[in-house]
Amino acid sequence: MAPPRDLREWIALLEREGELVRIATEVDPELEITEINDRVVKRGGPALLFENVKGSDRPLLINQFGTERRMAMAFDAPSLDAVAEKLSDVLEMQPPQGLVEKVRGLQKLKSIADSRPKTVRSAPCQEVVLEGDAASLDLLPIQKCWPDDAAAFITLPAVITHDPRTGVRNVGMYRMQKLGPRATAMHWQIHKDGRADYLATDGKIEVAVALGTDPVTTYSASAPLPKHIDELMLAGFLRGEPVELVRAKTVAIDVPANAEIVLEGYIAKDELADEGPFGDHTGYYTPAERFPVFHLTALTMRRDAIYPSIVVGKPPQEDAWLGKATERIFLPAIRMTVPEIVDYDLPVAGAFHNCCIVSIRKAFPGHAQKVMHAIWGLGMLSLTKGIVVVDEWVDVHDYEEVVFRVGANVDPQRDVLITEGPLDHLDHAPTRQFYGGKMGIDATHKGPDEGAREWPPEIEMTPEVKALVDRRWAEYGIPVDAAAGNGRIRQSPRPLRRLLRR
Ligand SMILES: Cc1cc2nc3c(=O)[nH]c(=O)nc-3n(C[C@H](O)[C@H](O)[C@H](O)COP(=O)(O)O)c2cc1C
Ligand SMILES: [Mn+2]
Repeated sequence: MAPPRDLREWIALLEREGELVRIATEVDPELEITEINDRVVKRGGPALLFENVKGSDRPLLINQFGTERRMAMAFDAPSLDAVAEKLSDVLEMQPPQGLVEKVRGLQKLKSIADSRPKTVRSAPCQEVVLEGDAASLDLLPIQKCWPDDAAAFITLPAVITHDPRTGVRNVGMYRMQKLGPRATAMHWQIHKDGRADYLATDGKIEVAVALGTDPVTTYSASAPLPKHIDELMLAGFLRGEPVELVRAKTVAIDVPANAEIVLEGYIAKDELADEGPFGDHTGYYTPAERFPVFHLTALTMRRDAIYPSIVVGKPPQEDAWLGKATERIFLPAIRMTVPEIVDYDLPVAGAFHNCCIVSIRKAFPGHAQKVMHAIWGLGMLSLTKGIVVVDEWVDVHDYEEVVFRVGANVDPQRDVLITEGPLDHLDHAPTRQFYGGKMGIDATHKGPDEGAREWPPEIEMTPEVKALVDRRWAEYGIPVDAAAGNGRIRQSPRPLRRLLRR
């Protein structure tokens, strides 16, 4: 088994697993699909393939990533933690010792070598080639998601650019507001790599957009890799098979051969248009702002192309699981630089950039503050507004336990660090856009060397008495399932935490 090789294999897999429903009745891409999908997402329901979308011949796929199970299925993994394990295996490679280890090491190295995309000569994504006036976004069932959205938006694109100085490829997921049949806005925010490529050109930059790739490649477009790392490498590694690319028809960019649809075009350096309002993943509308204009030079697609979409809005939405995939997959890389981090959690309700809960192996005074600053210095995590640091034995995914620790262990005057730095492009709360306050809460145990009194011991029953009560539970005749460790606080550790303690 391996992850699905293209969107069709993925749809077939979802269907076999009872994870996809086809809707034959006609639906409106303006608002109606959003409302249907919203109800399904919030109930953990299936992926939806709308076969009859008003105004277009193309079917629309949505909610492909809408549950933890489907997100893991996309990687052909039993869990997102298992995907992270695959990555940590490679990152933490040690010089091999015996022959068996050497062979295993070579396999791991090969898995990296095989991650590089490879080019092919002909591709399904170019079964139909439309250029000039024949290329039109009107062919696609692009959604207008929320009532006050400025227009229809392409919401699940993999936007491909090259750095004009180095040639290095970048793939990012940046929404595209439809401005006309052959023009969209390109919403790459100021911290993003596509934007940096664009700023580095002095004339115009060629852009290609893949719609409806295999799910791992789609995920990879949303992954916050350092700028010099090609997201298609990550996709190849996670797929266990290189991404196949074919040369686009009107721009010098290689595009995923397996895509359902490819948009080719360019962005001129200083041509801007109003982008937004758009009902965003913050749960609020982001106001109109000037963004570059993408001009379509060709639209290529499969003969019976399927259009992929996603709706963001008040959390939780489908993108929660793309974010959770990133949270899990990037843990090993984070631990490479900050090894005292045991685990972390970015609550979906915190829209990922607003809150980070992190557990650490605390070894010295001020260690929690050191980790806060590390997070504020790490890639896209640097935009985190609030950080809560807890001790290694606290389950960061158990928000009740985290609130308990914050309440029990924090003296706000001593343990809350207020600082400032860069903030998410979309954050409407700070007085100025992009820059503002940040808060770190140290909810770890503290000692006299951090200005605290002697820390009291936590209450724990003895193992002997626990075992005794376990043994005798039936005798008491109390009709409650009370096997030891079933309480709300102190749930059994998650598999990854066991893995990390090795
Ligand atoms: C559904 C979805 C929509 C997104 N829309 C945007 C967007 O419009 N603009 C943007 O800058 N980032 C957006 N992002 C986040 C970026 O895809 C993410 O930061 C990614 O790392 C960008 O790639 P880059 O690091 O190569 O710039 C979106 C993410 C998801 C999952
Ligand atoms: Mn990138």
